[in-house]
Amino acid sequence: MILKVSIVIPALNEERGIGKTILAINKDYFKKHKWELEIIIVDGGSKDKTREIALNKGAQVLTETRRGYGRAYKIGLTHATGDIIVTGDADATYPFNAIHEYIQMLIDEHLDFITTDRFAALKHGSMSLKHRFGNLTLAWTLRILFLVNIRDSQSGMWIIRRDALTKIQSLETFNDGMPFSEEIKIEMFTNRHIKAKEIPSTLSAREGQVKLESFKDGIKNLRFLFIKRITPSKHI
Ligand SMILES: Nc1nc2c(ncn2[C@@H]2O[C@H](COP(=O)(O)OP(=O)(O)OP(=O)(O)O)[C@@H](O)[C@H]2O)c(=O)[nH]1
Ligand SMILES: [Mg+2]
Repeated sequence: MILKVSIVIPALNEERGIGKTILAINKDYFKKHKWELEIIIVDGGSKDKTREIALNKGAQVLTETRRGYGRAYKIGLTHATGDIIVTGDADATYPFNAIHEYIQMLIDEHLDFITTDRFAALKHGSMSLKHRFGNLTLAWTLRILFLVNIRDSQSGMWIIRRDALTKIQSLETFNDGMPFSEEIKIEMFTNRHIKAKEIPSTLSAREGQVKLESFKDGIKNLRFLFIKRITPSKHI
């Protein structure tokens, strides 16, 4: 049976990073291993050349003009048809050049979910001290509240066996904003039917303008963790 891989990337005005992000994928490895590749960009109504560049590089472009990182993922993950889904930002920060290795690891180790630890090798200029502190606080809070042992609660690169999405709460019930990232990790790591792992990865400096509002999003993410902790599980 041929393996199909879907790449899902949310993008909002990322004309400087989107091309580089897509081109980093090692297509030769995919071909050699007969992995079918589907690239889905979820565009938030970009006003720049993001869409054109993505289409030009062979991606499908979906549109979700309602704001939100989580919203974009809900659409993208629902549309993905691959057996395995890989996610990441459109700003050329995540190592899309290494995803074939991560996919291979998911297969070889019979995992259902991998999240990547950006702190294992932060490249120069990729994360300010302020962001590092914020990330550290969020990761500690998540570890304490949910007893999940991960170092990087905000990493946006995940490798997901699509089947695992049917074992967690339904996608519609997920947070629409930046907390989507910590929520998917909590869902995957606290589910005893899912084999999840965090692996060392890297982060490069961003291309294009930042969308994250550090302080506001940091507080929202922190608040989200406490609320989720006391809310009854939405798992059906
Ligand atoms: N479709 C869509 N994409 C979004 C939205 N907000 C952010 N994104 C994309 O989601 C990804 C994550 O946003 P970033 O701004 O990179 O957030 P971050 O990685 O926490 O911050 P950086 O350190 O600046 O990279 C990027 O590819 C954005 O273009 C949105 O409202 N809609
Ligand atoms: Mg980013």
